[in-house]
Amino acid sequence: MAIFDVFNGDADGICALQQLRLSEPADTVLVTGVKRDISLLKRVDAAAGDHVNALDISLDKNREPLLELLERGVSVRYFDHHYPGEIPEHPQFDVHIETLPDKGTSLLVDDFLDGAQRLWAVVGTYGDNFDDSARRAAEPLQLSDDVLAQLRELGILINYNGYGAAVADLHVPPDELFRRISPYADPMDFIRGDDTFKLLRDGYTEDMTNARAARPELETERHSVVILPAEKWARRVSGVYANDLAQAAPGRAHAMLTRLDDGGFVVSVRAPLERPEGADALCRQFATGGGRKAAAGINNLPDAELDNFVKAFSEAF
Ligand SMILES: [Mn+2]
Repeated sequence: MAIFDVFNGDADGICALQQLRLSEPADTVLVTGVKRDISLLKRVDAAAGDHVNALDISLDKNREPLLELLERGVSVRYFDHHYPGEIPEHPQFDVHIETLPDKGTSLLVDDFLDGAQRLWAVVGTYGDNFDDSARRAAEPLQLSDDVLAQLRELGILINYNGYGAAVADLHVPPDELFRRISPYADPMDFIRGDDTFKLLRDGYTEDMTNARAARPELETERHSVVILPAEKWARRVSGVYANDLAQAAPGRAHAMLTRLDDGGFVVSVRAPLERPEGADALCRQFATGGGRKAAAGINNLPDAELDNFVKAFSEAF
């Protein structure tokens, strides 16, 4: 019988699996990818009697392969906090899904394990940007502010490592990162003892320095437009940098455009934090746009539409 661990390549996915495997040690097949690659169950080649754990990937986006696996006689245990759509019922399907606004998959696994690996739940929760929840989860551990700050930084760094258009953009492929983390029951030992922490911290610092050197194309009281080149560092850092800019100027709307290798741009839009709406309506005006009210994007904005986009962006906020 084989076990497949299928997990999002971001901090929440990796830290959810870390908790599970510390409490249930097993040699398993790892299936993962970059953060935005969530169609992972279709890559699972399991047979009757095998078992699959799915962590931090939307059921709605994996419904077909999930039903096929169950039909084939594979048992599936599912932990997630994204929109699931209708949840199938099956005797071999064990579901742990909640969609609260401040509870990620790491905390769902923490519930399941009665807090047995709480430190890693705290790291994963910080990684998903749920700072208040992470602090609350850490309270019974009575950690110092300094330790809490280091766990937070680790969460942010693991999350940052998941960003990129393809695994080749990343400093460490997510399955490899999980393998490096897996010997450490205590994340502080990983921070102090494993070179990977320094590698991620240095990479993050360098990418952010590169990003900050890009002069905005447009910057007013209410708008900022930044264009980043078609480079690996830009694909890694654009989302994190957009969040950073938004935090620093909460009254301003931000558009982060990253050039694509074959022309055009991938676009991230953040509505002003003080008025978090309108990003989705703006991006949907373009053929490959979509997203949420506060944060939306365009997968491929043609060069010829750049001026149109900047004009629509200026009018939208
Ligand atoms: Mn998550």
